[in-house]
Parts: sequence; structure tokens; C-alpha cells
Amino acid sequence: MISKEEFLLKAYKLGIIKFGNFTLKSGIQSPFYVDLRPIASDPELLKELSQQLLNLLKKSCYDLICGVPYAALPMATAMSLDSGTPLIIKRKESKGYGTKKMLEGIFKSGQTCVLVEDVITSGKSLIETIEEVEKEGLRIKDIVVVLDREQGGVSLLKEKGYNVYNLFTIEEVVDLLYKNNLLSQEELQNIKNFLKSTPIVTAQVKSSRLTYEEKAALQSHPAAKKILEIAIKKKSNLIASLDVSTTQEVLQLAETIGDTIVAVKLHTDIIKDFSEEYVIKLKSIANKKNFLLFEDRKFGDIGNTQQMQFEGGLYKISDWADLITSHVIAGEDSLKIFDSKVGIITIAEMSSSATLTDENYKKRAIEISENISNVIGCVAQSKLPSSLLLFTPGVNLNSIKDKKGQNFNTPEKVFDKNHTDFIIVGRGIYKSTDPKKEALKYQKSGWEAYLKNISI
Ligand code: 5IU
Repeated sequence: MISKEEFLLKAYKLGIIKFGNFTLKSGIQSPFYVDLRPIASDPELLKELSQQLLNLLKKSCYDLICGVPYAALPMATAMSLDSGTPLIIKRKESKGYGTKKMLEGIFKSGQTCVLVEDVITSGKSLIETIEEVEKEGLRIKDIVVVLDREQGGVSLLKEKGYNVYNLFTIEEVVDLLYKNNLLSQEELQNIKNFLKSTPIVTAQVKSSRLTYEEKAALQSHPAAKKILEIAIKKKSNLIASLDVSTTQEVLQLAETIGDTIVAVKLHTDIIKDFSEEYVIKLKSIANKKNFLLFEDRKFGDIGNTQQMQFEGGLYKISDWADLITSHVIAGEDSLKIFDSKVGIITIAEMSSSATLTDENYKKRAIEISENISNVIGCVAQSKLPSSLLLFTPGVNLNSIKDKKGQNFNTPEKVFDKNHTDFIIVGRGIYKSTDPKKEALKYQKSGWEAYLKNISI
């Protein structure tokens, strides 16, 4: 391994640092500009960098290496090859088709992952990557960085409890270049003055949840896009679960509360007088009031049976439902029978006491969901990867449980704790003496909880 100084001089020749007058992304005028990407085009030097970085980590224990996209990806790959440590890849954005995973590669929840970054300034992109990686159940202790621009990022990450190892600080780089006659006294002074006078940028650490607009951009399924668009337009994340037994009650409630909701959730099999005429009327209210029809059938059989239940029988769910729920208990293939137009919401976790949907079940349910292109999200009671929409039932402002195993939370709690996307309210609305007033109350409190959630 060559010395750090030798490494820097070789890298300098590739043009990784330029001096002059540059406008940075933040709008700040900077007397230097750093871009470490050219190193990847010099295999010998990339190998050298990988050894330097691995050397910084010699006391650390880790199972995986992950580079922050894009500049650090070749560095992380070289480190993986050098050390024999498996590499995982963090996507910058979800593919929007096929699997919607944000992390690619083979890993298990509970493993420890080292993050590799080229340049750290405010630490913002690292914090975003950390969140995505931790969401998948991986642990991050150590972060290795080639260059610290000394703009506050390292201390921010240290405050958050991470070890940050950097190969160079910018001050060290300019001192070494000066020593080697690659910078004049004046240039050196100029840069040092700049470093002293530039305020430390505190990373505007974005809320770890995405906004509905950001989620809409990530989603490719029309039903997912539609429900998010309705949410934005109506300022509502409320789904009313109309668990009533006559078509007249459903239609009346849909008409009364239609303006406040993004979808009506139905259990069509509890309705006594189902008819095609009812479907026509309900669809027309849904069109007029701009909400989706969500049949909570919770399919849970082998694919062949599910298909008959979805397309046939009295209810012909496939003819009218925009969204349906399905268990994943029968495995991935059982979900492939649904028409690609319907948005599937899988059951990853239930709200009832002593449910069997434990952590492991949820994890498997999420894996399956991410592999099916028309699964748009899950019903769950805890956070999901941001590629899936989270639908949370068991929401009530006045009760904490019922006598049949249901557990309730407030809208505020499910946004705060779980970063939910949609609240599902049943009895809180349809059992009330004034459903319209109650629906408005849930719409308002759900929306306020969302706004609070995105502003943290
Ligand atoms: N529902 C739950 N919990 C779950 C799942 C579905 O409550 O885990 I999966 C359904 C049941 C009911 C609605 O149709 O959501 C909630 O109604 P109440 O708000 O009346 O409990």
C-alpha cells in the first residue's frame, strides 16, 4: 500500500480537485471543486483507494459493504472484491416495475453493513441512505468516507451514534498539495479563508417519510398513483370502512362522506341485498365524489381458487374493485392471478390482539409484496419500506380496543410511530350519530398528522 500522500498526488493528476470559482449545489461560491469519479477509470488507483479505505476499517466488524449511489459504488465494489465481503447495492430510486426493492443483493435482517461515501459535506445523502438500509433491518455502525469537506456532516453523523472514518479532510488535501508545489501560497490562503468563513451547513435532514408527491413519483401502478393523487387533491388520507349490512346504508354513507375520503373499503360478503344495480350506483358515487372502491376480501387460498373468487360468484369483484386485499399465506404465485389493473394490498400485519403476523411473517410478506408488480402496499401496524404504501386499520379517536380483539390507535399515533400513508376507520364513522361530522374530524386529524410527520 502506498502512502496517503502518494495516493493523493496520483489522484490529483486525474483531475479530482479543481481550483477556481465554482457554484455549489447549495448556491455557495467555492474556490475548489471535488469530483472523485475519475478514480474509477484508473483500476490501479481504485484498488489502492479500496485498500486505504479497508485499512481505516481494520478494527471494525461487518458483514456487508454498501456504497452511497453513485460515486461510491465502484469504491464499494473494489472493497468488496479486495476483502471478500459481500456487496449490496442501494438504489437511488425504485425501479417501478418488477421487484420494487430499494436494496439489491443478498442480505439478512440483523447483519451489519458498512457504508462507503466519496465526499461528505452536510451528511444529507448519507442520512437518507442510512434510513433506507436500516429500514431493511440491517445495522450500520461504521461509515467510511474518502473526503470530508468539513461542513458539518461528520459531526452530525457522530452525534447520531455512527463512527465516521475519513481518509482525508479538505484541509489536509490542500496542505499536501501546497507542500508539493501544486498550490500557490495565495491559493492556499484563499481556500483556508473560505473554509473558515463558510458557515457549517446543518443538514436539512428530511423527514424519514416521503411525501405523497414523492410516493406518487415512485409508484408505477395506476391505482397507487390514483389514490395518492386523490389524497393530495382532497387533503385526505382517510379510508372509510363501511362495514354495514345493506346496500342502502353503503350508498347513503358513501354519498354523505364521499368528499372527505380517498376510498370506501367494503366487505361485500356482509351485505344482505347485493345486486348489480348497487354496484352501478356505488361506482357512480365514487366517480362523482372522486374516491376508489376497495374490497377487503382478504383472499387467502391457492391461486386457482382465488381467481374464481375474484372474477366469479355473485360479486364479480374484478369488475368493479380498484383495490383488493390479499393474504400472502399461500405464497407468491397465489398473488399472480389478479388482473394487473387491480391494486393489491397484502396483509403483512394485523391489528388484533395475539395475531400470528409476527416480525418474521411481516418480513416475508413484505418480500413477497415487493416481488409482485401490482402489489401497491400492505396492511400493517408498523413501518414499511418506502416502495410500499402503508394502510392502517384499527384507528379510532374514542376507543383503545373493542371486546373482540381489535386494538385502536389515534391517527396521530399511526403517523408518528409508523409513518402510515392511509388510515382506515370503520366504526368510528359509520356507527356515529353524525357520520359526516365524524368523517371530517378523521380527515382533519389524519391530514394534520401527515403534515406534522413530513415536517419533522
Ligand atoms: N381490519 C382491521 N385490522 C386488520 C385488518 C383489517 O381492523 O388488521 I388486515 C379491518 C376490519 C374492519 C376495519 O373492516 O378494518 C376496521 O374497522 P373498525 O375501525 O370498526 O375496527
